[in-house]
Amino acid sequence: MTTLAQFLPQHLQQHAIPAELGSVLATVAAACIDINAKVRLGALSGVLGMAGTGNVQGEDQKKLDVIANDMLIAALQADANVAGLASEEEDTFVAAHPDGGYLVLFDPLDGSSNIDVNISVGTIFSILPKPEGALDTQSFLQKGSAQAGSGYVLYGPQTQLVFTLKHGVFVFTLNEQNEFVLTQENPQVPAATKEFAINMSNRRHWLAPMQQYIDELLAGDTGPRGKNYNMRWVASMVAEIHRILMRGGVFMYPQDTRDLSKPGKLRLMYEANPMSLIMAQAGGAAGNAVQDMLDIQPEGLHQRVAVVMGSAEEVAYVTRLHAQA
Ligand code: AHM
Ligand code: MG
Repeated sequence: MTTLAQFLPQHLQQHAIPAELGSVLATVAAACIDINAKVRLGALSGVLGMAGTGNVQGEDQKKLDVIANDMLIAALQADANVAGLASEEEDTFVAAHPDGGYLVLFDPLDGSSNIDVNISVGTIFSILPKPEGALDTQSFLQKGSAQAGSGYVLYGPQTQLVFTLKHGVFVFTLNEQNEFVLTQENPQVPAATKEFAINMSNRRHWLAPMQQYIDELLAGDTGPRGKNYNMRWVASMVAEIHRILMRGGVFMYPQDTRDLSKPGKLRLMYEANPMSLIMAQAGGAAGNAVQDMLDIQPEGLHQRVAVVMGSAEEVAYVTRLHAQA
């Protein structure tokens, strides 16, 4: 049994990772243990329902969105290694410690539509190095490839922390003593899969290459792909990506013709990029159907992006269909 507190110093030393980065990761993990306690109790701790407020993207906030956001902000502001943070629930970045070496971007509770119905939700986080100079929005607008680490906590049947500091992916499970214990090292996303995840109800709004792709999968073993595919849709990206990390698959949230000014629903900086780094570290792939996710130059903290990630063969196939269109 290796706890996170035992694992981290050893992992940092082995790969010459700065202790400050380990501290930031430990801070996020500790905050997520507190968020977990709230999620677990639900109605018993009075945290379900709407907060009566909206966020910068015009989405109504649930009470737990706000609670989880406040908990992460308080924890990160207490860590001297954090120079600033950005959250799905905050319009602008929040400054922390001028001498801190890292920036943390997060979606405090992803999968909001599942909170009140007792279905898995999660916290997603991205850690970037803080560039030299005064902190401004520009400091955060770094490509996904620049991340120092990333991860998520899945509040599911088990509470699990999955992270990478760019030396493999590690899975920890919360035990009865409220400690994260290492339960899996370096899961690998198989290159081939027979499982996909997409919100099919939007089919008529997708661009032609995405419609063609899903039609080909649905055609089964007599279609162009020559195999039968299964489908899953939890509507919690964290649960979806975790399933893919455990057994392969492809997850998509494509662009939609209803509003072509929006490249997609999901956010680049604190949803797509951190998950893409996990995928890349586990042998999977991630992109926006045109280019590698980690190569996209961000233009805004809350920028949206089309998402295709998971088993490498499928991500490459979808990208090829879009290139041919
Ligand atoms: P949120 O950040 O408002 O919770 O939205 C993100 C979530 C993802 O977890 C999930 O993949 C997607 O939205 C589900 O969308 P839909 O409700 O369209 O199926
Ligand atoms: Mg979200």
